[in-house]
Amino acid sequence: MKDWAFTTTVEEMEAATNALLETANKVGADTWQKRVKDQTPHCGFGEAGTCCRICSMGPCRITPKSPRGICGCDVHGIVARNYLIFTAGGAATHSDHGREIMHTLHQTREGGNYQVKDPEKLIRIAKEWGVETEGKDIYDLAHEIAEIGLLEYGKPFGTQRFCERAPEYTQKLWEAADITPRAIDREVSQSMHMTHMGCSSLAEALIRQALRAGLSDGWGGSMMGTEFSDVMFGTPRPIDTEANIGVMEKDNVNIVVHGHDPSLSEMVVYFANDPEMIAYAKEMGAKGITVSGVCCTSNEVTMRHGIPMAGNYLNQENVVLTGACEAIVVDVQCIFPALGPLSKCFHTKFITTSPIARIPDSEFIQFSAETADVSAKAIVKMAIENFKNRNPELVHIPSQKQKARVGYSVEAIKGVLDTVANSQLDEFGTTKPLIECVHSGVIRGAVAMVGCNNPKVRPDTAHINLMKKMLENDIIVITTGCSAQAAAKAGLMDPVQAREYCGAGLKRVCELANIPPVLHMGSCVDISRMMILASDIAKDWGINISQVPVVGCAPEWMSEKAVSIGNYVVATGIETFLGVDPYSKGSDEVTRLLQGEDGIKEWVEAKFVVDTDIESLGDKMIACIEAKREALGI
Ligand code: MSK
Repeated sequence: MKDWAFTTTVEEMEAATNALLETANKVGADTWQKRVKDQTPHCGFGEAGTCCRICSMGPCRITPKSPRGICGCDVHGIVARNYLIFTAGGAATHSDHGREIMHTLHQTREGGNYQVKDPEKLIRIAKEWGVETEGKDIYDLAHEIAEIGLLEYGKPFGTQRFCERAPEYTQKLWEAADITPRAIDREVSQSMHMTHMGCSSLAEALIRQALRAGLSDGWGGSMMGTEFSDVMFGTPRPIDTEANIGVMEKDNVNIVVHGHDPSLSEMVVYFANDPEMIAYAKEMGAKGITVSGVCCTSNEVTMRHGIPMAGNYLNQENVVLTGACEAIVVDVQCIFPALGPLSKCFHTKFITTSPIARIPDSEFIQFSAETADVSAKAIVKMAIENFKNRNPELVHIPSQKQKARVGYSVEAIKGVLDTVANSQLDEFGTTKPLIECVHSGVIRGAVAMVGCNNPKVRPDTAHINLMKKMLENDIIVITTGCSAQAAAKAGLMDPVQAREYCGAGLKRVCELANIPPVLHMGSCVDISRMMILASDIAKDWGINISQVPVVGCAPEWMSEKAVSIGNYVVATGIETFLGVDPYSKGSDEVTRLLQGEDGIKEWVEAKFVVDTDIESLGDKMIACIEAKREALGI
């Protein structure tokens, strides 16, 4: 595989991490690298999904000698129940993020902490939902839409409103499979009811509900989280930024935002740019204030403000290990409890802000929409005042950083790709230029690359190597979450240089549209953007989503949210490739349902492909895209 001088390799990133681990040793800090060793080997029953502990008669573990639990449940029921519980956790989490966003939308007011920054998008959605918009004050409309959106969580009848965005063909598949999501909370509750002792043990029924719960996330809670974050904070447009640990600045007060909900980090960014705060930082001996991010809060603020990305999931300890982090401010999800004790080895303030993510050894400053300005200002001030407490002997910031162009919402992608055909930016273009590129073979297809890091995979290698492989084969990559940050850290979002990795066709498209070949579409909830894009392509092309030469891939996934995502991506008709097994291998029946030709594929025209050999996973993705092209006769 080609390697270009401008990129940062995984080996170089590991060398930077190793230097930080030396600091960890010096101060006696615990790190995930050590804890992985302590936890290895993992429990074989847990890995296969064959341990049941949903009642207190057990735990029951399935072996050839004891093929059933005490209640008589077989291995297929146990594995499928565990899979559904895994999915429900993820669907609940993403959707609750969306619910928080809807509550914040309800608090918007002219001149307030939160305002409507994209009124056109709000009006577009209101019309889509059949709400009268004529002559209405934009904030009255925002509050009305917030209430309607919140009812999507618990309405007694009907299905998710956003499902109507999917092609009619897809909606019919969902109806026929009985997986159209109803109220979001109902799908999560029903999942927990089905998996309760003495309810479902039929694998097929449990997997069907997993798809429906996943769809309530992707076409419900997550989609609301994305769409209404855009309404409040602005719909992302291409913007230049930087990525990797070197974005932290030695002479500045460093504030790192981490988690998922942009509501607080938007305010932190605002106050870090306040001239009064910058002057205060200078008074305290710093040259300025740098806000950078980790995980999806980082993706949210980079997409809208170009805030640099310090790293992804398995880098969260690294930012503290630099000895130059004055405050790590977290909201919800993907936050290591380890940050508590780790921050105590340094001067770093570990600030938790959500009642949903309470963590020992943190300072808790409760965030609420009404007092967000006061809280954010207090946090920025606290970080500034902490600058003087640094131990200069422990300060080491690896110099790695890369240029990245981010901000590719669906609206932005359509806009920039239209420039290829129409030579001028049309923000509300269609997907037709993209379809023409794929149809003619200039681009062979697309991969939606998403998900986390997982110590089971050498961190970032799968993301980066698979992306390079796709680009060489003229397959464009759209990406979100920690996968997007892996690409940005390596340099694959450099708007000019990354084109060197592409085959001739993709390179030409990137030059004409002035885009990097790996497009940053946002955070985990923003995978809903990918669903909208896939739907629009299918509609504009006049084919089904499952026929479009596009695949999904989560090569290093780790969280319950990722399982929920996998379910809704597959249920939308997109074949999904995983580099880590979802604890399902203990049942051949569940494996057949998820990965076979006669399981979920018969319901939704797509399935999972699991392969822990990343090279082979990539080959299978390319083969799948080429097979779809062949079936279309292109
Ligand atoms: S942050 S869910 S580690 S992508 Fe969204 Fe990253 Fe996975 Fe969390």
